[in-house]
Amino acid sequence: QVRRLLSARAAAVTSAAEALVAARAVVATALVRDRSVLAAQRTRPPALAGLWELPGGRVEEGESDADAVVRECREELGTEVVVDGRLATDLRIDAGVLRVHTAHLADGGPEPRALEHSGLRWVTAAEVPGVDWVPADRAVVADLVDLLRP
Ligand code: DCM
Repeated sequence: QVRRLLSARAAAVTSAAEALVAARAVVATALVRDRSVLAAQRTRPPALAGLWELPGGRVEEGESDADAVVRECREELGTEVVVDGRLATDLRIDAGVLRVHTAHLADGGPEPRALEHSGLRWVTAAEVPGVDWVPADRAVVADLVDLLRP
């Protein structure tokens, strides 16, 4: 009886911990211009270095997803973006779920630069499936192709 109670308690603690981790949302940005999306090449960790991702990062306390997208694009790309939608498919990562928002460059804003990545490239619908994406981002290849197709 005691053992059963203890194991039920352990399960409750585990799922509370999982809920906390899942609550730390991560966002990524499908930044679109002229029917192309911006892919950014990761430098870390070693397992992901050299692979391409949609730029993004963790949502901080008190931020909306859109705030986090705008802040991450400033930090990583030195650019101003306007969030205008989101993709239907969420990405599964170790930290939980990553939501992909769509955005465009603010009028007259600075050109994106690779401030934290080793490279940037604008990718067309035809090129999206052939990009060496990080594993999580491969889940949105079909969504990106739809987004970029005329
Ligand atoms: N991540 C991902 N795809 C993205 C952005 C991030 O798989 N487009 C993952 C990589 C890390 C975690 O999210 O495991 C946090 O990202 P970062 O290390 O860039 O803060």
